Amino acid sequence: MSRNTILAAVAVVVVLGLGLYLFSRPPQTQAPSPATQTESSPTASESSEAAQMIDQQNLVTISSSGFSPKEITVKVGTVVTWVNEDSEDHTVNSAVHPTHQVYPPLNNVGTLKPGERKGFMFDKVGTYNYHDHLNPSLTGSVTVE
Ligand SMILES: [Cu+2]
Repeated sequence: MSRNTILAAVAVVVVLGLGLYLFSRPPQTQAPSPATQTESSPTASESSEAAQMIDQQNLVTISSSGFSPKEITVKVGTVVTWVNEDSEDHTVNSAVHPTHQVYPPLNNVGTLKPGERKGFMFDKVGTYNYHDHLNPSLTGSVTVE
């Protein structure tokens, strides 16, 4: 009888132990919680890439002889940057002088002092004529495609 008792006790201990083991285990088959979507801000490499594009492709210089290049074609969403390389003020204003109402947002570029540069993002397809309001014979255009 004592042998049976011992076997029974061992069986109870094993069952209890196994039960405890199974219940105490963390649920490992549970699906991973949904990955949190982290909105990453523009990275440094993207910014420097953008700066590079401005420098290489979408820069219009202004001198006493006018805008160069006089006509520029860019993709939608591109920032065109004007830089005043003259010793006098120039402006970028929408056609038509003197009311500038063809594309008023372009008037936000406005006056550029000597050495100053300003960018404007073109987000709609079209051809945008502009001029230097201080020297209205100096004209240029941006074609957005
Ligand atoms: Cu004007």
